[in-house]
Amino acid sequence: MQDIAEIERELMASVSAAVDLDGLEAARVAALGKKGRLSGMMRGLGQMDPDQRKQVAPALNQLKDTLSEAIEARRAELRRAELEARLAEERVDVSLPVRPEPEGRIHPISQVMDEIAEIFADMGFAIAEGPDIEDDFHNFTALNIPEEHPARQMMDTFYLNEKEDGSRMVLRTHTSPVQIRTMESKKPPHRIVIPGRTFRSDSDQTHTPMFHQVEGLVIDKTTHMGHLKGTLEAFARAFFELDEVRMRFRPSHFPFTEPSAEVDIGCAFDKGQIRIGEGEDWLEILGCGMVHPKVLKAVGLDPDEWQGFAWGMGIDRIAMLKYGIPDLRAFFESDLRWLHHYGFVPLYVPTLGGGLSR
Ligand code: 2NL
Repeated sequence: MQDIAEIERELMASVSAAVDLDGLEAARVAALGKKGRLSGMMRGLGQMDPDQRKQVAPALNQLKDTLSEAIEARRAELRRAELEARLAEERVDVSLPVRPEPEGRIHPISQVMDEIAEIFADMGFAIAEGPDIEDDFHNFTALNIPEEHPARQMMDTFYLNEKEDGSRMVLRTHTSPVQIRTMESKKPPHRIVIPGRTFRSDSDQTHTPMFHQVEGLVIDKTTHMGHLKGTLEAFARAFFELDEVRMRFRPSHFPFTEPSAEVDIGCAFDKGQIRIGEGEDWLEILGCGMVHPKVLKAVGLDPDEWQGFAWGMGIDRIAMLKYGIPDLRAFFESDLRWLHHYGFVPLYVPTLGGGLSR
């Protein structure tokens, strides 16, 4: 039998000679594997006489331990070397140009809706949503819009086909039915804003049959017109990103509010351009008022206990105003070049802290 010390030298040499992990594994299998050199010698112990075996067995076990340790040590060394090589190879070149901007864009209307939601959420409002298809009660009756009111005539409202009971569903003409549903299903106080799609059978330079609205509602015990003014003024400053915005409340009429007002903001009309926050001109941006007692009664609230204000505003127009978009109809043409020009990069989300628009 070959000298154990010599075998040890040979096997140890094959371990140190391995230049990568695969080579080391091959050396390990050749020495310690089932059909390896050492295993063969271990099997040979069976044929030895007891005295010889007593001598050789501990030496083989010792060799096995020595080899295993050497293999482990070499493996750690090779791993470290491999990692270092990878780190060197994958080093980031910080002087390379940054990743290109994403191609997609957020539509200006989505952007403005997000901005509005952010502003009112910051004031403590919840965002509410509801169905586009409504019944007559939630779209009209509960809002104190009687049967003979012109807003109900075919010319304004899109009706669905008659049902068996003769009733007809409508495409909501405003987002107010969401407020009605909220007041029906939840206990006051309420503080909600409702952005969404609305529909009226109207189409020209300044009207599209589908358009976007945001309405708001506050119901509490002592809510008054002063709160309404303060809320809308704070909104206008935040939305137009100005320290001061001139505002004017003009008496008006809506069936669902009493008293009612229309709100203008100060602006300058200058060579076909509108500039907010300067000049002596006025631009109407929304309608509002104190919720009509009949509306409160229609949702089961006692007008002697609860009161509050509501407002409604067209989103499409204030989006055009804020971002200088000249043509309303381009909004809904899905022209990618238009969207790339007027749209917003998805990663820049509007926040009051980080800025609404960038
Ligand atoms: C406008 C005017 C307005 C409301 C909407 C409202 C909703 C409920 C009760 C009372 Cl549930 N009012 N909404 C109030 C005043 C005006 O919209 O010119 N919108 C574009």
